[in-house]
Amino acid sequence: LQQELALTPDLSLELLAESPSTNQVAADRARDGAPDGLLVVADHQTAGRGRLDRTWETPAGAAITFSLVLRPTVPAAQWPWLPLLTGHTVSKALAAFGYNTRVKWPNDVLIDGLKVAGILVERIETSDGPAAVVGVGINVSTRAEELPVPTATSLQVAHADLTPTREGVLLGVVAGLREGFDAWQAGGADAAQRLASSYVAHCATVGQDVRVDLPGGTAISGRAVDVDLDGRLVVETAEGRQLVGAGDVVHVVPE
Ligand code: BT5
Repeated sequence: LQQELALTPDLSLELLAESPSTNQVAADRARDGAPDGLLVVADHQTAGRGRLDRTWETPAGAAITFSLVLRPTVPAAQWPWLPLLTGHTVSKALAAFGYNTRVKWPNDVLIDGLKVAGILVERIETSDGPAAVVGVGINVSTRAEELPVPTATSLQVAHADLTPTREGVLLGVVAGLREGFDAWQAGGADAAQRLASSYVAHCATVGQDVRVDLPGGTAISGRAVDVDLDGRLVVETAEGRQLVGAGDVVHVVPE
């Protein structure tokens, strides 16, 4: 893995047999001065974290769990795009292996409406300035009975006749992310516009009737019509247009 990753410039690898949470390890390394491009991979993650104190559960040997340390050079106003860019890029990297993936806003990767990958991007302060820890979990060969929730799937469950190796998928996804982040950072003012249109075209949420559970405990319902240049979901509700910066989307399936 180390050798093959060397083909992707600007990455260094820390491979762990077991870790509670690669996001935690990567954040500690970043606080200790780790540079942009440190990739922390765990063969088995025992206490994976989701957003808002939720858990991310993966059986030993069946999943990809890693975190990448980034030190973005883009203006702070563009940071909210990082989770969306990550979801979009992971989705496209999996699509390159033949899977029919789409992104549920902001960053869940779905196959046939079920979640195959989850992303947790955390911004941390370090003595070298702010850093982002980009955590990615992908269900690879998890069997149906091992999936933690009914809304989950794995590459294996979704498409048993495609059989990429865990290492192959990891390398493809990581190379895609490095390329995607670099292009985004180099893209200047046009990058947000290009990313937004590419994201919207690949997003399962835009065009759907949705309910969005907002962080405060309230919810709004309506039709998701767009994602704006700040990465917010635009929802047409009975009360008018609302911009959502954070929340959990439920796609409303027509009866
Ligand atoms: C996420 O949170 O989807 C972010 C998951 C990030 C995991 C990676 S693995 C490497 C790195 N290190 C970490 O500690 N974390 C990152 P959220 O959107 O809050 O979704 C969490 C919810 O997804 C849970 O409450 C479950 O309902 C569901 N879930 C848990 N495990 C799952 C799995 N393996 N596959 C699909 N859904 C799962």
